[in-house]
Amino acid sequence: MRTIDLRGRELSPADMLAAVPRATQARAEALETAARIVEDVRTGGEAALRAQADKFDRVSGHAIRVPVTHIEDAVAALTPEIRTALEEAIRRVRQASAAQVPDTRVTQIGDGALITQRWQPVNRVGVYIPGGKAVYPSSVIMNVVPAQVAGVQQIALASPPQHDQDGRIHPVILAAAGLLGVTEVYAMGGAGAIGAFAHGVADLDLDPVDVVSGPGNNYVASAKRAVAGVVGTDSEAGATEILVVADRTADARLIAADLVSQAEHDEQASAVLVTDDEALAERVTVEVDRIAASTMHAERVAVSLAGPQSAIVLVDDRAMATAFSNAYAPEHLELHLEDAPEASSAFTSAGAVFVGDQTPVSLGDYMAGSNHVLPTGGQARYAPGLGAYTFLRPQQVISYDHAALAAVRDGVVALANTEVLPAHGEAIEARFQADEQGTTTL
Ligand code: HSO
Ligand code: ZN
Repeated sequence: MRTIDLRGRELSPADMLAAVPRATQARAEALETAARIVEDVRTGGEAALRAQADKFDRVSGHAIRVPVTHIEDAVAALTPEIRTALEEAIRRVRQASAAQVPDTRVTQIGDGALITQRWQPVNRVGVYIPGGKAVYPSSVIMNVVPAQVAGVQQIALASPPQHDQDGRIHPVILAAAGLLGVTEVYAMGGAGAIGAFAHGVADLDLDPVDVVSGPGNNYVASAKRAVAGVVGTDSEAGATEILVVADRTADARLIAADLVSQAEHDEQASAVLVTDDEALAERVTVEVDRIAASTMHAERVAVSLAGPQSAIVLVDDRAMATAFSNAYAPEHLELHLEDAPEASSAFTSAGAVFVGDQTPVSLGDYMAGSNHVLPTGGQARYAPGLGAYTFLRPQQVISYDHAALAAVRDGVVALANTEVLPAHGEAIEARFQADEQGTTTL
């Protein structure tokens, strides 16, 4: 990993970002291809999905709608160890996701004038789970549980048919769906699956969904853009990022292990350490080299850590470390600081904040109870991670009685007239004609 010394420099947030640029993805070609694949599914239905499975997954003649018995078989085939771990992860994510459902709130604006703020779940969700290089049953949990907690009635799941498994989807993905009670599962992958969820597939009795969520490659992300305006989507998850802010009390070995853990995902993953302690920076460099050399995915890790997106950044002090982190807005932020719990509130832009050296990102990836689908690429400046709220729509319910309407009658009519929309004012006045004519009904 390279070391960048920013000490003694006055830097704007943009300067800080330029020091450690993120890897970029080629979007234009993927957008065009994904849009065409989505359109093929919209017009061609099942036949188009089969042609795509043949071409991209080298699978034909498979059951696209997965029989429920296959789901049950997958659950039965789980080892007790994996089953227990999945169940515990589900329990924890369910518990923490419940806090993401806001209470209904009624505001009394005046006598007889009420505004109720309530949160409505969408009716139907399509969850996409990739099945290529990365197979993540944990992502099934991270998508399905918040939708269930939000109160979504129908949850369908799709994952690519596997060439080496007779066109079935990955068994542990299927088992995770089974443990969650998801019974509507489709063996379909990539941009075509997103198109199928967005537009529905009549031949398969697959109804269009309201929201599509779930991770995926560049084509899946592009397909989500292609269906914007037709369905809601969760935010685009890019390559994983970890930023560690550490002081002289930190343990270099633990920091190095955590940097390598996220670099293991992807050549494009970003691993960044920000510290004001030069001796720690040196120790982390040594530890990273040691761990990276012997890890299973050493090649991928080496590319990620050698890339311009990964670095050890030396800063003057805590204030500069905080400014750097907030400008960078990492997907995952780890605080290895003597006063980590108190310091955490200053770190305002991060997908999720992991406090103290006993709270590694990989805990959050599986078991903490928090969600691992988080904003990448600096989107944490404005976007949240996946949560129950991804599947909820805030809705205002307005209720005025006659006296409350009378209190604002003149104001509404005045505003309607300035906007030269007299029928708006007349709709208000219609409520008072009966009063003025001395009758009790309108
Ligand atoms: N760290 C990844 C999520 C993940 N890790 C899944 C392991 N499995 C993105 O937050
Ligand atoms: Zn991970």
